[in-house]
Amino acid sequence: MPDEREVIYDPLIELMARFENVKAVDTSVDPFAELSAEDRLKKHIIEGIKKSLDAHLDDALKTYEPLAIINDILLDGMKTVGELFGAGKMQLPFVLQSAEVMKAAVRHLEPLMEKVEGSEKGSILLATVAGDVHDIGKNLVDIILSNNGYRVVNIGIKQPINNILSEAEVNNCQVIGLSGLLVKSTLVMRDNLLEMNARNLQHYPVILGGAALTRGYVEEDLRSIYNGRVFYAQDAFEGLHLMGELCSETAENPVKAEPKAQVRVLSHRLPDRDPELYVFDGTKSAIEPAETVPDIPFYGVKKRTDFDIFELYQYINPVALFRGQWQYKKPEDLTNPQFTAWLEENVRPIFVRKQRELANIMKPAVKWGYFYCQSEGNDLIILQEDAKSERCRFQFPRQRDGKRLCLSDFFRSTESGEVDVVGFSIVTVGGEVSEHERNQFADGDFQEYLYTHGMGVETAEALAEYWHKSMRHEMGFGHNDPEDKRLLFAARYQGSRYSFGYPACPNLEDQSMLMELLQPEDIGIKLSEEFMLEPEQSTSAIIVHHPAAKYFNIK
Ligand code: B1M
Repeated sequence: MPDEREVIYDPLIELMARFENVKAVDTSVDPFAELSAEDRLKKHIIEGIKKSLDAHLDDALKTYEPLAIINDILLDGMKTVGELFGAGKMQLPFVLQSAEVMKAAVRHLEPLMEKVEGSEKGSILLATVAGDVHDIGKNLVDIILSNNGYRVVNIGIKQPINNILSEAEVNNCQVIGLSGLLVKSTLVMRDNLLEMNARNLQHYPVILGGAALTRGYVEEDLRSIYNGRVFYAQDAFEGLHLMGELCSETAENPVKAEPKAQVRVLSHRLPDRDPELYVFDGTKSAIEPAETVPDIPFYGVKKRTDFDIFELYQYINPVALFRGQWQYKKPEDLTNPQFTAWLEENVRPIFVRKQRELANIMKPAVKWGYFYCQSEGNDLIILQEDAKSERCRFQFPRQRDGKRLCLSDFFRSTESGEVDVVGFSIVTVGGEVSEHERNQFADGDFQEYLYTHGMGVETAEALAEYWHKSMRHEMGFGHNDPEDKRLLFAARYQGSRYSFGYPACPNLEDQSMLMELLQPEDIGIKLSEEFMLEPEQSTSAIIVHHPAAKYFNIK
């Protein structure tokens, strides 16, 4: 009897079956050919296609007024984009691509419109509050709102309330939108609202957003002090939704400032600096002194600027870049491994392209140093080169409960009579990358803007990580580092790199002492009045060698 498989199996049929559902892409076929003028324009917006846009707009102009094309066709496409994003079916970079097409279309139509003013759905004054340099969050809100039909007056970062209010008035804005990422910004926002009360300007609804805010803080604390209405927006799309409600409200049907029904307020306490946490009451954590203190590699500071940028790129954490900065989210219908494979196939090539594009724009530079030190209660005393006299002193907070951890516990104490060693580092990728991203934003290259910003942020982080590794080698224990980069990104090495302003050492003002120690002006880094580093893509740290030193929160 013949083997049945031999009869049934035909390689050609097998191959055809496998490709049954795969249609060959015929580039000679115009994907817009079968569509109506309206659907063509919607396809441009939803799929972010710029090619042939002008021709299709000109076609539509034969039937519609320019304003009708914007309001009835293009904005309808943007609405679909928002819905797809909300349903997890569209990634942020593609939303930005759609916004780019929207902007290009409006640019094409604007000269043909008699009256642009008044055609908007509503208007908002947008600013990052005084003392805060963070731009990207606010700018994403700007992109989403302005390409969904709102007039956005974006007055930039570090804006005092006087400017905010006068610009809102001059530009006749209906809503005020404030952004800020620093803990201090949440207090500035509070002061701004009080100032608006004092000036009787509570007719402005206010939308607040930014990482340091919580919904509870805005919807409880801030609502209780502002005489007008204040709302929290977790992201740009919640901002869009709020604008939609606020700008279409009527006297009979006003938008009420009520807590979101389904939101359980977990904490509305500000992670503010509590002076009590800095007072040593004699009780320390149970951290044992490190077995050995590394020999000091050198006393004082050094700098380095000759980096191979492609080597630094190897230290970029792809998860932080792809998922954190570029905001690629796992769709519900993909498993984790499938999503990882999708990222490798679709997003990794963008990463490779951006590495080349930015290679000469990034200007990596590091200043670092080692100092003798001793702890005393909650304090860390930095000693002079004689290893005896005090040079300066950091005061760290101690956990109120639990393990009662405090950064100073990782160092030899004055009582021990022994001297310890501490490192400091400050790194930057320079100001040119921020300049480059600002130009992309101004030119309406929104997707590239997001990609460039993410690269700048993560290259700064990568340099800090790379340099921490180099310092572990200098201190003599770098050979214990894991080979696998993923373990490196998870900080599975000896010691820790703590940045001032982060939870274990939240006092941003300590940046001044670090600047005095490292003197990074010769690599172009300055400290602003608000203790922020300039250029923006810079980061500093205290380097602790103790094997038990891991991240912790002060509560
Ligand atoms: Co740093 N950093 N950082 N940092 N960093 C924060 C801001 C921090 C909160 C982290 C933390 O403690 N958990 C903390 C500040 C805390 C504080 O105030 N004390 C902090 C610190 C301390 C620092 C340094 C001081 C550390 C140091 O070096 N000693 C240093 C300062 C740098 C400087 O001075 N130039 C520093 C450095 C850095 C990097 C360079 C490594 C890097 C880039 C910084 C940069 O962006 N220029 C970085 C990063 C990446 C962060 C975090 C992790 C992420 C920020 C980010 O890129 N978000 C951040 C912690 C966090 O946010 N979870 C942190 C993505 C961005 C798109 O989101 O702006 O929030 P966001 O906007 C979102 C929403 O919030 C919302 O919509 C946007 C889009 O969805 N939204 C609005 C925002 N505004 C809105 C307004 C609206 C509506 C919605 O309506 C009006």
